[in-house]
Amino acid sequence: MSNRQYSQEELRSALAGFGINDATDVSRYGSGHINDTFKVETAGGTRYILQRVTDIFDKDVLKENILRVTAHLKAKGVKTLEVVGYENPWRVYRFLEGYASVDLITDPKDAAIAAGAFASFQNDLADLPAPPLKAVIPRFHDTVDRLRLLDEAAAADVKGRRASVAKELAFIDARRGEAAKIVKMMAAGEIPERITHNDTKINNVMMAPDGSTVVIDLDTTMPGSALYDFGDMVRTSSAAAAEDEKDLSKVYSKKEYFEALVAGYLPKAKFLTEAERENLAFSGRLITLTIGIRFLTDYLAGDTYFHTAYDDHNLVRCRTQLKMVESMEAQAAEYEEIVRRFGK
Ligand code: ADP
Ligand code: GN1
Ligand code: MG
Repeated sequence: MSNRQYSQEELRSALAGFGINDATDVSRYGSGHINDTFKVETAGGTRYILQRVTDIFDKDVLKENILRVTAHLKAKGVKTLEVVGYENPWRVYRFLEGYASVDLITDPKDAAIAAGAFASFQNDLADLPAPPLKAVIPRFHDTVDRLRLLDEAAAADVKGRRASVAKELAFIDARRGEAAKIVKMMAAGEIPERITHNDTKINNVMMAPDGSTVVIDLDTTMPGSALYDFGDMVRTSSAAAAEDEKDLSKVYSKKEYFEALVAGYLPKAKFLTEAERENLAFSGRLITLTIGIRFLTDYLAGDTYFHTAYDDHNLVRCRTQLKMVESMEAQAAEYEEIVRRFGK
């Protein structure tokens, strides 16, 4: 989906709904693929993030989840998104001053910090009072279901793009067997369901120079597996190049970054069971394959889900994901060994 255009009038009227009438500048912000995000500068000096929530979410469920999660974290004294106002489809957060997010990390220390932040996030939500959070997107990380959606998009081939992605489809086909592993283990009760973030990409954690962090983009916080959260950290925080790098020779998973993730995560993720620990290295490959499947599905379906900046953007992203899978497969034995070493 290309970015929807907004007039200043529309944005300012949304802000006025929250009593913010002194905006001096409202402009597009960040590189999230889902919501429409704006940074707001005001005459009073207070800055905000204005977001229009995308139609892919059940917006009422989303609002309820966000308000519950942020209130719970705040009550515990954990720094989180501060909700200034929330009236679907708009919401306003206080701008997190002094923190920054990046799309790609260049220092393994940041991988360790991010992993620690997401482990703490899981700890902090483990005692969220009942009822459980509702699934804002059902079967979000269910790779088997994602394959079904890919098959449907390939069969429909609405844009006539299928012939041009035969190689990518074959790569995915060859890995159908392992796609069901975590889903099956969860269904069998061998891997526990927890409240997880479900979108732990590196630009969803804000960091300050002193190493403090705030986990943001809480939209997909819902029941899931800790493995999905760790896996998506591997996908984004061990990547040597951007998610949309066109030169695939630059795209691979960096072992020392994977090691930093494990080192940052395990000491804080004491809740992990043996079965979860055993699948940490695999989870990186699985989630990366899953996101590759989703980018390809969206490409075949005509780019209706993720924000895209040009025609083949989703295909470029799919290719980087598949290259990352290949790189993680090549290092699988070393990655397993790293988890064993730090797990002791
Ligand atoms: P999306 O769901 O589209 O990914 P996000 O909620 O992740 O949207 O926001 C997109 C980007 O905007 C983030 O990666 C971050 O850089 C920035 N951002 C979001 N919330 C805040 C905030 N409260 N303060 C500062 N920057 C923010
Ligand atoms: C989306 O919203 P953002 O950009 O943080 C997506 C994730 C994908 C990611 C791929 C709700 O995350 O699931 O892993 O893009 N979020 C949703 O970069 O679908
Ligand atoms: Mg985001």
